[in-house]
Amino acid sequence: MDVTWVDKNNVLLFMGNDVFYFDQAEIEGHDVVGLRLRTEVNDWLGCKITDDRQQATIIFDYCQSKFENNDTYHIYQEGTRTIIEGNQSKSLLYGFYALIRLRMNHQSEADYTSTPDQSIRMVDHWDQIDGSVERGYAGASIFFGALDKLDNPDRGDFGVEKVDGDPFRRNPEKIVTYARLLSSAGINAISLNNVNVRGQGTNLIVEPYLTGVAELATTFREFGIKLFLAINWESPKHLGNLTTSDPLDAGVISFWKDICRNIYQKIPDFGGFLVKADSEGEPGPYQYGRTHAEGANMLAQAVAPYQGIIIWRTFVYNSKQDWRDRHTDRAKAAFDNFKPLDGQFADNVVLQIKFGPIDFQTAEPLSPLFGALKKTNQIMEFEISAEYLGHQIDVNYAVPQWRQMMNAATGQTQFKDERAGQVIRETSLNSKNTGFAAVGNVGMSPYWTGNPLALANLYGFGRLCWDNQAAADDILNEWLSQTFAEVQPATRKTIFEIMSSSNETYRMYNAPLGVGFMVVPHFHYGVSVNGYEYDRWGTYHFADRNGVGVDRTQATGSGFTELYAPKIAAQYENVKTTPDELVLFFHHLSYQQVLQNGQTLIQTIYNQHFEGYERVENYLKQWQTLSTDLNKPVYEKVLQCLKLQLQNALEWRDQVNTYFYRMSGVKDDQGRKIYR
Ligand code: GCV
Repeated sequence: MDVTWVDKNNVLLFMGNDVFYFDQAEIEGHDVVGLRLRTEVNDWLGCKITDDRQQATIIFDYCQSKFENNDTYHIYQEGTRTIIEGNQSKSLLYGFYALIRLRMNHQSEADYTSTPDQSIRMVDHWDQIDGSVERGYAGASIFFGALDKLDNPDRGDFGVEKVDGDPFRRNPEKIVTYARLLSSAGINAISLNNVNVRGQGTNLIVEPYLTGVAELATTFREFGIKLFLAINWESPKHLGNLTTSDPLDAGVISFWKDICRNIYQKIPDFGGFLVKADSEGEPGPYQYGRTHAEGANMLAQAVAPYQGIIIWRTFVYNSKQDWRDRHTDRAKAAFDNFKPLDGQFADNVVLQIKFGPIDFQTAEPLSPLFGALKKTNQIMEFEISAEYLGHQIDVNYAVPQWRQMMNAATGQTQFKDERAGQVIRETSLNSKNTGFAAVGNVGMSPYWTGNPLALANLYGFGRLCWDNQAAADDILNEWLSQTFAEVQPATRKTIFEIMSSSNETYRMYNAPLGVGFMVVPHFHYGVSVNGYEYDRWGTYHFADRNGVGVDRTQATGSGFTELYAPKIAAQYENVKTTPDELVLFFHHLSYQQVLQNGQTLIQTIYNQHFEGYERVENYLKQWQTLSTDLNKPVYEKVLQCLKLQLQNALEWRDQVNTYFYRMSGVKDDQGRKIYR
């Protein structure tokens, strides 16, 4: 079975008797989005299209340049008819999905206009050509792999097996459904393959693989989605028989120009390249003594004639740290590497910056690069796949956390609106080249995602990219009404109650108060308090008998706080003004330190871990009340996930509580069971 949030039968309940009219009778052959929109109406919905405007109940009005933004759509009513207007087919397609959404949510279609807040709304796949997916928890890749290869055993190690023959899965129906899923949530860009480009994955930019890429691009194009590829920086050596990948070398420059010419012949609207360089063992310009600006700009020139862009990741840090060295702070790395280059990147280069300074943890402050970069295009990066958020086993509706990051204060008070999502638009060289991207979470699972409820995160990410201030609860309700249209309202309400609190719940039983990384090394699911403590990746908590946390203050610590604008720096420098949920990210505190919640640090750790576990116990009980109303396989799958989540929360609770009890010797003031 395949479960999508817009199930055709459910949609038909709301659109079944409608007759559609296109005010542009002759659609030109090259308007593939317009043709797709007709197919969506006719074949997907099964509704009629009429040539007679008078007979129509829904009218698509093309209005050329009426709106400033080409993605804007306007839905309104004229007598008994509903009109969807927009400059182009793509905005009408968005309007079409929006009308379905409005109806399924019983919202008014009398006068509704919508314009996206961000230009780039992107999903990055970490899929590999042997069908495996780095940090994928939903089965094998939907793009690559043999037809019978549906699983993706994740052991935290992601080599690529040799592929003989065609690596593409070639499952057009699945790709059409996926493209619909993305487009209906507002996504307009996709990167196909893992940023760690390994083995034959390097060859996706050349034939014979390029033909398979072009086929996928054709489908995504119809849904208004541009396709990107991640590249291996050393391609000139691997594919061009060159002895160097130096970005200033004439041979390297012409290698990339040739590569691009070929790609654009096959895929004229190809988005461009996504690059992970000098990061976690990947090659990059540093090898040749060049800056990242020199590297990115060289590629930018190669795609410029075709309006392509280069998305360059700032996830650059020393992954060979020595835990004995207390001077290095991984949190500073992206800033140290990229702030000095502000203003040096071409206007078709976009820096892709993880939302926090470390790595998609359950709680991190906003990266200080947002707001500090003043003349650089930027994308904020998220991870829908849930590497650190429960591997799509634990229920974790992460939209509240992402929303908080998109709207976090940068302290850059010179701007009208100092929130990160607004500031990146204002500080970019070209507002077309800013936005949000996230690592995708779908795979060959019959539910698309591991836990069927995890699909809400993909939907929610798209909706937030479009409307950065949309309320997380509203998005969740929207998703529930479209996914579970056929169930009782009380059932939806119960699922809502579980999901809306789930991000906070997961954070409660995880590494405490922003300290992060107490996970099983490499695999990143399950507790291992000291798993990374003496390790090279620079992710320490420094717990001892007196206290825990990382001192990142200017006064006594690594000085990370001073990378922020003065207002934010002052807030984080002072333990009294640092929010509790981040307090151990910024401060090394004694167990007896009283936090803003009025409790000591040690008692807060105990309380949160007991409460986190209890909440999951309740989720399980609540879910079990739904057995008769829900589709059986979905019910059973989520039930299985919740049982695993309960075990996970139990281990987290007991190991974290015991660890800190042993360290501090302080008892729980409520006398709850802590193992010795
Ligand atoms: C694709 C984390 C993950 C890696 C990932 C990396 C990145 O470190 O554990 O699997 O690599 O982030 O974002 O590049």
